[in-house]
Amino acid sequence: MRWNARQFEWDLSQRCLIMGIVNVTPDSFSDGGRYLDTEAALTHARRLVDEGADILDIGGESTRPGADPVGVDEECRRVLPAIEALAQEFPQVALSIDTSKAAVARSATEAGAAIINDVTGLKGDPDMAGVAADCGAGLVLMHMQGEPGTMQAAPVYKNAVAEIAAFLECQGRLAVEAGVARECLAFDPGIGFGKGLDHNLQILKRLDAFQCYGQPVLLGVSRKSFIGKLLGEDEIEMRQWPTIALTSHAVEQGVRIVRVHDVLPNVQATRMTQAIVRAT
Ligand code: HH2
Repeated sequence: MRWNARQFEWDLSQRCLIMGIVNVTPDSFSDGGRYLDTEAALTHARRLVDEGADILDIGGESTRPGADPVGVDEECRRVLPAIEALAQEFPQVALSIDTSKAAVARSATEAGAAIINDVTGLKGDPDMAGVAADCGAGLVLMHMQGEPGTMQAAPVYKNAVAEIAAFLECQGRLAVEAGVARECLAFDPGIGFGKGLDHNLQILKRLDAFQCYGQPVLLGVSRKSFIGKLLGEDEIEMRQWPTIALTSHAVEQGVRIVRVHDVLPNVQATRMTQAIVRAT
């Protein structure tokens, strides 16, 4: 299995990729405000690269329920200086822009981003697939039911796994019709985005269902609130340990890209898991 993103070409049959999170926001659920300043974001990003991140996912708008929407100019003001600096400093690390706005994605790719991470799976902006197609960017299509502001109010599915898989296939087809190469697409079932605890657990149990179209699957479980709900753990940073269990499980189930806040423990855990998977 391969994944391409501009100058990057990965053979994912042998290894998974670690995507480290750099939120340049005042209000992200786990690290909001910590890396809003470009220098702080760069210091954090350098640490994640040091710890073994293959990709840095840079976000300028929080998607947590109830977060304030951000305009294009403000989102660009937050993310572009970090992307420009990181592209210069770490040409070997792929930069990903976490946005649902095509204008932000275009500016970010011009500044050096190789991947567009769209949490709306092309529902947010009709121009998004065209931006990815124009520059050959990797494109992550994530499933979300509803909108960030209200998505956790009362998510309803008849069959969450089947509905999410069908959505991803459909949006993948739209992306290909808009000119995105199949090898550039990755799918993400969107843990915590319009899903209750049971839906998240069903998704985690059936990660194979999202691999049936041949695209690599990306998973973002890091420190998320369903962990807190299940374990009664309110302290967000204490959720890194169960996160490691979940990323190991995900890689064992064939997930190829994991999006995490704590890079080092997840690099180590997923390497161990891959060694076991590959053992003969
Ligand atoms: N989760 C978050 C943001 N972006 N992208 C993908 N593809 N998959 C995810 O699961 C995902 C994502 C939420 O996490 P975080 O960035 O830490 O929080 P916030 O949205 O509050 O900035």
